[in-house]
Amino acid sequence: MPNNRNENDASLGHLPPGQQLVSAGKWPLVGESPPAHAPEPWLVEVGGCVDRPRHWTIDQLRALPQETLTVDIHCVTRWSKPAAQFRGVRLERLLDAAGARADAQFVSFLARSERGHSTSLPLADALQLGALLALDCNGRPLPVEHGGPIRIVTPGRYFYKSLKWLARIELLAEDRLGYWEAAAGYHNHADPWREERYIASSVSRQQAARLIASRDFTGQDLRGLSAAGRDLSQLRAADALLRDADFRDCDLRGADFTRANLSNAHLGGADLKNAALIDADCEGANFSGADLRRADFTGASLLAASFSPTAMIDATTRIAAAQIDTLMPVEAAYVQAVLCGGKRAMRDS
Ligand SMILES: Nc1nc2c(c(=O)[nH]1)N[C@H]1C(S)=C(S)[C@@H](COP(=O)(O)O)O[C@H]1N2
Ligand SMILES: [Mo]
Repeated sequence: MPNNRNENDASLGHLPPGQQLVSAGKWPLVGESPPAHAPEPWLVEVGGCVDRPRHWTIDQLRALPQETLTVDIHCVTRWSKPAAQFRGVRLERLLDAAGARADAQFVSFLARSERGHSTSLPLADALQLGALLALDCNGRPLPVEHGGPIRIVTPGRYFYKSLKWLARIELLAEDRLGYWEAAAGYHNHADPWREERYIASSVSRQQAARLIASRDFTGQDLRGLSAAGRDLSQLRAADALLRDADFRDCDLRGADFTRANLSNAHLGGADLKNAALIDADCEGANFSGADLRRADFTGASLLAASFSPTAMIDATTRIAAAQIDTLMPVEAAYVQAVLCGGKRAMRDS
């Protein structure tokens, strides 16, 4: 069953589809920066559809019974970190204290952060999954960059349902989409076992056909675009939003993706010779079987991008050692091997 931890435990070798394990001890940082000013004391409020709106300080939360939760972290951009141990207070405990009313159907978590980040879940799901207000991770206070002093941990959902820097819990009669869900089209249900990463593309077939013919995507929002197999050589796509777009087997020779968002884009088998991916967001993108000779990845984010088993990479591919370090272990090994192999072949000839 999808939510049965014992069957789906990544540390036992089971990973949700399309996920890759980080190397032991690594924990990537994702999302916005920590709040510039942490109030003293830090308060967590509970309000909305409750009988007794309340707040707790961190010390008061630490004085409540604590529970430990071992979770496999699955980020939507395809990295997974197995068996992180979080400790803190069950959401259910605070909602019982505040008296959730019968009209409470959704729970919205709000962050103390610059953009007022939030995420939400059906209340029944949050309780059934055992959502936790985490204060510690692996025996230490939660580091601020990972949401300290307090974050939500929602097991069984992509990690964007685990809000950092928790300021307020609000019970709602109607759902209110969170930041990533509203602004970036992240799937609102977010079950990694069902690969609920994104909602369907907002681009109509006609729009897509027109743009593909023009070969100019500059600055456009084309999330989830279907362009597999198209001739898009010399495409202009600087600053375009191409998250989850399908460019499989495309001719993308000389394409300009400078600063484009290509996270989770499908570029398998694409011809990207001479393409510019400078400062592009390629997190979770798939380049398997792509021709990347003379492609330029300078400044691009490659966290959890994949290249194996057949991407064509050689000494003309501009990719830095520090970028290879951010790949998952199997992928880093592949890129290193083809780069070394290529150099040896060049020396031998
Ligand atoms: N306040 C806040 N919480 C957030 C985010 C964010 O940008 N702001 N990003 C989410 C996403 S997409 C992920 S994958 C996780 C990342 O947590 P980490 O940086 O501790 O790995 O935090 C989630 N919670
Ligand atoms: Mo994420």
